[in-house]
Amino acid sequence: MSNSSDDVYRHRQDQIVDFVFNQAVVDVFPDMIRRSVPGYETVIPMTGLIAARHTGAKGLVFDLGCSLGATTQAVLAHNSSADLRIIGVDNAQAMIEGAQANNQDTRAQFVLSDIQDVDLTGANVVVLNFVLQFLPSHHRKRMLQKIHRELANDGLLIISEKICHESPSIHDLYDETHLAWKKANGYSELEISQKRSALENVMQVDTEATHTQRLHSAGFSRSSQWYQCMNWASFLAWK
Ligand code: GEK
Repeated sequence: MSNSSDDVYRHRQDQIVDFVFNQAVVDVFPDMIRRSVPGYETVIPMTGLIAARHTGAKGLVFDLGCSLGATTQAVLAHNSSADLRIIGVDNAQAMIEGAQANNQDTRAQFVLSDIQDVDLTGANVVVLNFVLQFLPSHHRKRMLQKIHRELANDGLLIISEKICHESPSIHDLYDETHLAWKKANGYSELEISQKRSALENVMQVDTEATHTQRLHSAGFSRSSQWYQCMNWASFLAWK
């Protein structure tokens, strides 16, 4: 796995283009996500543990939007069964190549595909760690309906996202604290603002209420928000 420090937005760019998960991002990805997503270092191991426990000895887990396979590795670390299968899916070729290079465990397999096109039939757990936010808003409910339909009867969905708050003052507090945290992690004002502009069109965030309502309208019987750190949250939803 790459240990390089994230310098993608360090220098002033004449024109900020929409963010893409290209080789330059992949090369610094572990550092980028650790310094950008509050709670990442809690959410990934915990979602791995939750998925591993829910799946049991013989099960099928999908890690959708797997990037370099951090969640997949967390699931594998918490479940030693030889009969466990995990399929990581990402539509960025450089991510899938990196995930394959990082992972020697034969229980995991990595597939280059849009997450909307993957057959999830019989999955015991589907994990969407920080990826639904990259789908166009009008595709999100359809994606959750597909997951609900194709999950096994006892299936569990784990979904982690950046969120926004209905109250403008609380939203501003969380947002400003997130930016201060990024600065404390070594990002400059320029890096923060250039990355923010690059993400503006490609990552649109929903409120906690939108997430919960959409999970229920997609068919999930119960849901619980198990984690929040400022404007980052993670939910469980049962079929
Ligand atoms: C982690 N879960 O480290 N189909 C497939 N992949 C997609 C799609 C799509 N439609 N849209 C985006 N991606 C990871 C972190 S990163 C989050 C997830 C972040 C992929 C994209 O290529 C990228 O690898 C990942 O989703 C989002 O636990 O960088 O903020």
